[in-house]
Amino acid sequence: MSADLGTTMSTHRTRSTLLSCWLAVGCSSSVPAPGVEAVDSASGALHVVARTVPNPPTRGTIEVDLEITDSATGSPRDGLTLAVTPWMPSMDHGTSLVPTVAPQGQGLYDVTNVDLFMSGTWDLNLAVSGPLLDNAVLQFSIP
Ligand SMILES: [Cu+2]
Repeated sequence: MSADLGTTMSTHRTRSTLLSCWLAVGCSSSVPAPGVEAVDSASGALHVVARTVPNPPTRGTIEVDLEITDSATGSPRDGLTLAVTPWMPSMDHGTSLVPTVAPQGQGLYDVTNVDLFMSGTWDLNLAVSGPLLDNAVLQFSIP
């Protein structure tokens, strides 16, 4: 019961913070949209959409669900080997917890054990191997 209440309260606080952030001039352009990031891979071959669970992301261990498609055709891209490394660029450190990637089919890959344990901007470095070598960087802002 108390855990549920805590979650509700922290979600509420997060929304209030974001709302005041959006009202400030210039803030929305510098802060990534919370919880959802879409990027092309370095080679341009892949399009990656990442959604955090919970959304917006909270500080601590979260899940990030990836949807990967072929940039040229838009088809789901299965069979990729993915390694995900969280990195906090402002402080030059990663996490001791290693994220686990579980392919779900239909181009979906669930990444668990993503330990964003500090407030601030985190990169998720995505290294792709297997049928192609590629990489992408997703960025999330942790309140
Ligand atoms: Cu840090």
